[in-house]
Amino acid sequence: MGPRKGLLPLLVRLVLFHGLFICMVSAKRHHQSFELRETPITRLCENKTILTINGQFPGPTLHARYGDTIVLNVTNRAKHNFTIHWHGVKQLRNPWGDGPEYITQCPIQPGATYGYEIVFTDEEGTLWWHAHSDWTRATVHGAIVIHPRIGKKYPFVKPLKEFTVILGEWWKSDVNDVLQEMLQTGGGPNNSDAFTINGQPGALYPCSKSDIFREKVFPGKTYLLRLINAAMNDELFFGIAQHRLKLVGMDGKYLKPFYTDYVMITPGQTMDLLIETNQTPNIYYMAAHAYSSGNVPFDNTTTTAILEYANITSSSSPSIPTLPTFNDTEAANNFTKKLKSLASEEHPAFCPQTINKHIYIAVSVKTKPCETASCVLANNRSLSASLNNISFVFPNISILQAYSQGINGVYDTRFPKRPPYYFNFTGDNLPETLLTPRRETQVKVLKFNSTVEIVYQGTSLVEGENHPLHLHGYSFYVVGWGTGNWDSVNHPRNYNLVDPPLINTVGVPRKGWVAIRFRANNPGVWFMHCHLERHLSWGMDTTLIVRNGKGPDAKMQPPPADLPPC
Ligand SMILES: *[C@@H]1O[C@H](CO)[C@@H](O)[C@H](O)[C@H]1NC(C)=O
Ligand SMILES: *[C@@H]1O[C@H](CO)[C@@H](O)[C@H](O)[C@H]1NC(C)=O
Ligand SMILES: *[C@@H]1O[C@H](CO)[C@@H](O)[C@H](O)[C@H]1NC(C)=O
Ligand SMILES: *[C@@H]1O[C@H](CO)[C@@H](O)[C@H](O)[C@H]1NC(C)=O
Ligand SMILES: *[C@@H]1O[C@H](CO)[C@@H](O)[C@H](O)[C@H]1NC(C)=O
Ligand SMILES: *[C@@H]1O[C@H](CO)[C@@H](O)[C@H](O)[C@H]1NC(C)=O
Ligand SMILES: *[C@@H]1O[C@H](CO)[C@@H](O)[C@H](O)[C@H]1NC(C)=O
Ligand SMILES: *[C@@H]1O[C@H](CO)[C@@H](O)[C@H](O)[C@H]1NC(C)=O
Ligand SMILES: *[C@@H]1O[C@H](CO)[C@@H](O)[C@H](O)[C@H]1NC(C)=O
Ligand SMILES: *[C@@H]1O[C@H](CO)[C@@H](O)[C@H](O)[C@H]1NC(C)=O
Ligand SMILES: *[C@@H]1O[C@H](CO)[C@@H](O)[C@H](O)[C@H]1NC(C)=O
Ligand SMILES: *[C@@H]1O[C@H](CO)[C@@H](O)[C@H](O)[C@H]1NC(C)=O
Ligand SMILES: [Cu+2]
Repeated sequence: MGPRKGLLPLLVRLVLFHGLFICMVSAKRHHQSFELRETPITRLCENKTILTINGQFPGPTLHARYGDTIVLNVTNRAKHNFTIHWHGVKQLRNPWGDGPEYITQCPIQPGATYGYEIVFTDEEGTLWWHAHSDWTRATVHGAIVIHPRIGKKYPFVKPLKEFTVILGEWWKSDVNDVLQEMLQTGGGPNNSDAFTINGQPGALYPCSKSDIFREKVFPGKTYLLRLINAAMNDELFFGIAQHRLKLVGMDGKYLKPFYTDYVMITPGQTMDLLIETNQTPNIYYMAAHAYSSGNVPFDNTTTTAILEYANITSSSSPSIPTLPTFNDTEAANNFTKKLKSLASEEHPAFCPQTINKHIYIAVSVKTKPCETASCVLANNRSLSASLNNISFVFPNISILQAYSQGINGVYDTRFPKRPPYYFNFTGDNLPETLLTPRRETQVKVLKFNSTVEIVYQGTSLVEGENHPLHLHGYSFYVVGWGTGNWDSVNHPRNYNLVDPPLINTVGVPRKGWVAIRFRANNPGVWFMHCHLERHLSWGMDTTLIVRNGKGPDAKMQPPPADLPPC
């Protein structure tokens, strides 16, 4: 029988993490089900059909407490292959439940069901789930809220109420047509037609005013806003008119709180923000628009929602928050600079101080010779992307299946631990000879419990852009970052090894670098990729295989019986 049948793990789970034994006596198992459906919907004056879970857009919120497990039957009642990923949930020893298509499983095909086991360990705060197959995540996503254990409190003032703001991206066309067209023409994807807040574009778009998302609040209170960037291709600035935001958590971990007028949130990230309703009772807009770091086309529209104080007798027309302009990289960096772990007694930081495995990865948008008859770039080329010059190719069966069954020929373990060729990564006018990547299924193998540092080096090939790099199976400490080329001698001297933020998606700054650290104590097969969907589709991806260690607590669980076959 598979791992999900044991009774003992329900009651007392011994979790080996950060070298500590944590005994969780009250962890619960919740049972739920999701159905993928084709659902009619009207936005921006037009009708279309989208993929949803249970007919809801955004999808249902999952609730749990620290250390719980959710067993979730997912049935495909649509015509499209799909899978679901529980973004930011470590899934300790359970890569079978992680979800990325052809990495940890084959898709759930039309008519089929798969029971995901979502195993929470040290996550607390806000995470989210989304489809991980083609571009289906555009409409197939929702929030995950993880409350403290019973008897435990938030490390901040108890809010009167909590609400979720999911930032999304909307095309009038079917998103998979946008993807197919992008791959056919070899150029960039069409810009989206709107951004959305909780599925609604808001007051600044046609046919959208009356359905705008509204949150009603009482004056003089504190609210917890759980913010999720579920957009496909854009980092976003977000703010609320005349209200400061107090950032207290990110990616399911607590931060040292600080006040800010705006946040810059990349696709994949989540933020917990306290809002004090200390302004004149009125109606205020929340708003989000793109932070476009490179010189590439983007959707320059603004999505809004309403924060509405109770019992307003007369209201002026609501004001829009003043957000940094679309290309304000300094404002984006100023914000990111302030992120630090809470690092308190109850929520300590365990950043690795010494490193066994150093990995240096050049992150590039590239071009390659066209493979279809209709490429739009000069010289019959198409856009591509790579990590260390490897443009990732998805295999036909999952890497996890191939790894666990010892099937050869599915992937290769020679992902380079440093760029194969050193050049001025962030230089101008780079030669075209650097553009063409290798197209292969390359993975990186890591020893169990090794301490790993990865430096992501942005390059200015094609266009220097901010890349939100996401790692499955782990949260990592962001110990340093800067602009220009990483200097292996001088930059590490200024790393923050005391209270670096612990997150799962990090923006590699435009024409800059970022260094992350983690202990490889979660055995399995873990996808690592840019969370801009167009870059993921172009190959800005790889996979880490973390080997089993000694003893049963250091080994992957066996596969569940209902794992979807290829
Ligand atoms: C991992 O390494 C740390 C530090 O060396 C050690 O304390 C811990 O026991 C190791 N964990 C396992 C499961 O080997
Ligand atoms: C999930 O599926 C299993 C096996 O098909 C079934 O036994 C169980 O009742 C289902 N649970 C829910 C909540 O639907
Ligand atoms: C959208 O569908 C509704 C009913 O389903 C219909 O009344 C309406 O005319 C349609 N709108 C457009 C723009 O096609
Ligand atoms: C993309 O935009 C072009 C130009 O506006 C349009 O002709 C085309 O139909 C769009 N493609 C999709 C899939 O929406
Ligand atoms: C958005 O871009 C369009 C052209 O693509 C331009 O006409 C418009 O002024 C821009 N809007 C904003 C708010 O920058
Ligand atoms: C709003 O009005 C209702 C009914 O008139 C009243 O019960 C409530 O206390 C008022 N709330 C505030 C915040 O003033
Ligand atoms: C941002 O764009 C504006 C024009 O839209 C330009 O004038 C300005 O120089 C740009 N700023 C940066 C930092 O690139
Ligand atoms: C960034 O921070 C610096 C130092 O605090 C400040 O001088 C500058 O005005 C800020 N820039 C922006 C765009 O917010
Ligand atoms: C571009 O390359 C493709 C694939 O080699 C070929 O089919 C196509 O004819 C080429 N197009 C042009 C304009 O050369
Ligand atoms: C790399 O390119 C940048 C931008 O052109 C330049 O400022 C820098 O001096 C170059 N570095 C080296 C080592 O050539
Ligand atoms: C990338 O790989 C291709 C194909 O092997 C090779 O021709 C090219 O020189 C490599 N580029 C870099 C920058 O390493
Ligand atoms: C759906 O998944 C199966 C199993 O991997 C695959 O054989 C099939 O081609 C996929 N269908 C589509 C339309 O991609
Ligand atoms: Cu990217």
